[in-house]
Amino acid sequence: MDPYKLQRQNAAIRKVLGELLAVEVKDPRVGFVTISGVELNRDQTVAEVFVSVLGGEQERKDSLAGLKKARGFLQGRLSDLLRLRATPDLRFIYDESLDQGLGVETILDELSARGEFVDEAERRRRRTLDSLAPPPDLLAALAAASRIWVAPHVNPDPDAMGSALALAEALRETGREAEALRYAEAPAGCETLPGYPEALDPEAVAAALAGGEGPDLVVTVDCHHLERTGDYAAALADVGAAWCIDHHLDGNGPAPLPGWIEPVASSASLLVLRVIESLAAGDGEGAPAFALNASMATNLYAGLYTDTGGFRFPNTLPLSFEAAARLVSAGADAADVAERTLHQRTPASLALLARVLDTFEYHHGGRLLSLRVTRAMLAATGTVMADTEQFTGLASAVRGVRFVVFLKEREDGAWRVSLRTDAAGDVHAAASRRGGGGHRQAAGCTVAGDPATLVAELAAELAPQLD
Ligand SMILES: [Mn+2]
Repeated sequence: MDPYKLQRQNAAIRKVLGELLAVEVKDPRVGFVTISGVELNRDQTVAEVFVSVLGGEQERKDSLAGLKKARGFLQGRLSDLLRLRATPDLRFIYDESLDQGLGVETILDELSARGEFVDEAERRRRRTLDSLAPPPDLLAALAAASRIWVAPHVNPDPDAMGSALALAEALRETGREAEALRYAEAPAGCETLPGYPEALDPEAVAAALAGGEGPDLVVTVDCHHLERTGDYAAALADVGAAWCIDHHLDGNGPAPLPGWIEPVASSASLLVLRVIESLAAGDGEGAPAFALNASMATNLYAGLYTDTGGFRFPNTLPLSFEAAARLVSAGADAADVAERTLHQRTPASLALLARVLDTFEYHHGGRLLSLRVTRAMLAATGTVMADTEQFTGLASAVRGVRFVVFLKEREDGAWRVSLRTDAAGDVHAAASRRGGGGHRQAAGCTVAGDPATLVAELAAELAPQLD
């Protein structure tokens, strides 16, 4: 089995076992158990399950006894749920490394006592761009491939599309055949990105695959599942290895592709910048392999600028400005990107905005604002869903508003819910509970049902955060 499949299988087993322990195993002794890792052997007959236990020596003994008792049940459920060919023999191993983790806690307590404790927000502020280092195995996968396709998520935004275009161009500079993929529609802000017209469209992708000219490596950017590549997903799953570069957290999805997921990055393009800088440095001996040029820099800056809402969102950190400085130095035209992305309006999108403004509803004394767009509004104004991208930002800028709930009607009648909050809020949990994902400040999910009821439920759920 190839190592990436094995890695995904390990992650899947870990996730399912965690859920089984939390939901199905009634033995209270296993309530203290956390699964820190799973390692399947090559023929998948044995799975070593590394566990840590909250509590002392007694809890540890009890928990391991509870796990031993539940072993047969867990093995059966696991092979049912994951449709495994063979049922792996589960071996529970106590993970000592987490005890050393407790040592870290003690050190943090001491630092805290001395007034040197650094909280999460401060740690984020202190992160430098150079502290974001691409994983060596991702760089190795790029180095080993000769034909690479870089795939943004379906309905790409400038971060996804710009990242794909820049990475493909940089990979070509290293002598590889590399192409960015685009979709049938050109979403706002993407069609004027440098190199966009040359990206492979669905017809070119189909022709390449039919002619045996597919890639030996796919890299997804701004997403970490092939499922997010829409109509390409099935074909891309067949071509070979797939890796990801992403900055989204997603607790509910299937195990992510191997690669680099770094939520401190305000855009995927910032991570792609670091990958390009590694590629450009060459082997570290002699002259650099190539230089970050103006078209790569413009594509990456478009992602950086739009994903921070024009350096407005709480994800705007010092490292975002470090990246901005490097990209503008390399030739990105900051003013032009701003004009062509966030601040551009079409008459049709303004007509749509007029209708959506009519749906604004204030809850909790104006601290939560809900809005909605229906398929009928899009049809009446000749717009597409991508034309609503700026509306969340508009709503969150209303004085007093801390939470935005934006419902977008999908073609199948379900609602895509975009949630947004300020630096103190958390909407990730509400989205995650509904099978979605995202970040603490911006998250989304898809739900069916009456829109007014959905808004009322979300408003009630977020209310405790308003006190
Ligand atoms: Mn992004």
